[in-house]
Amino acid sequence: MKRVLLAGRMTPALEARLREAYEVTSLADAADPASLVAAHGARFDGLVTSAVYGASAELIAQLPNLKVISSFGVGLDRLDLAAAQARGIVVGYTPDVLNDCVADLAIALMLDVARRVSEADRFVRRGAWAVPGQASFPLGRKVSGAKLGIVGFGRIGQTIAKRALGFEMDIRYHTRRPVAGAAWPHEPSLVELARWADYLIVITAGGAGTRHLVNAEVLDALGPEGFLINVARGSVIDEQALVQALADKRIAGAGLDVFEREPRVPEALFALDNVVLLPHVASGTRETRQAMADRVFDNLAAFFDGRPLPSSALQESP
Ligand code: NAP
Ligand code: 8YV
Repeated sequence: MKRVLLAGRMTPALEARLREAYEVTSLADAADPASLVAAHGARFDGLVTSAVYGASAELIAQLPNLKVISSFGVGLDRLDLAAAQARGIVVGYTPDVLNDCVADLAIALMLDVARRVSEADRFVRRGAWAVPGQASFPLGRKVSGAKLGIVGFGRIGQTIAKRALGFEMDIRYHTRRPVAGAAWPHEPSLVELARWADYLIVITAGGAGTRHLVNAEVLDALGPEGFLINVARGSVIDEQALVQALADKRIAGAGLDVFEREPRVPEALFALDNVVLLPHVASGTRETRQAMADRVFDNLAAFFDGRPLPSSALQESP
């Protein structure tokens, strides 16, 4: 039986399925995960990890017989692809199956922060609506027909654009290279896209190549009437600059699913009503998490059966 190491907790159904097919050891069950890897790393043929747990070069080096990594998620910023590739280790991940839910949540965040949904909910719950003489709840901003800039126009960015069409939004996007055949204009300058947009949705890859792509200059270009939504990675935005811009009202508001030091969220944001804060849940529906779990299992099974992986990360890497 193949021996598989789990880098952390997976969904119970995925863990059960893996345990039926393989001899599974989970770092989540280990009293001292570092000692387990140091003492028994040579036992494992496969590693199951996630976009959050990743797989560092150090961990890969401690698993000398590793042949396959199967990751739960599409983001590869915490998985050292170069280290895996150098060893000839095959890497699977879960693109596409989560496009719908991540795009849905990006739109949900945009509507929430613009129409003050969470803020209005807090207003009702604290009884403020029923207070005699209370000023009426402040007006929100219109989303339908507004200008939407999408930063990153891959699988998920393009899925967001299709949804925004339903809101009759005027759409432009920014990437390093224009997308062939895209129906919307490419804006080569992120600062210019931000200056033009009413709403800026960030959905690039994470990692060193996009670190602090959205900086103070981009935020100032978005300006006091503009809203920022981030469903990519916290690292793509200079979080200190964002907190300052929100506190100073140099941008109108933000909807954030991801943060630079998750699960830590800057406390300064808790006091601001023009921000919606989510705990990295963009792919978090039962249907999508099941589809991701199935792809994790299928990638691993395909490798051990000698078949091509349904979703291989290395074929796509530059
Ligand atoms: P994808 O298809 O690979 O698209 C990535 C996009 O980012 C491409 O359009 C790429 O275009 C662009 N990009 C990369 N570097 C850039 C740069 N320096 N400047 C501007 N654009 C850049 O990936 P996807 O499937 O859409 O997923 C995107 C990301 O979403 C994932 O990597 C992950 O981090 C994040 N995500 C988050 C959640 C969540 O729960 N919040 C869930 C799923 C995914 P160019 O290469 O032409 O620049
Ligand atoms: C998940 C993600 O929340 O796919 C990604 O890159 O960030 C999310 O879908 C994550 O993979 C759960 O571990």
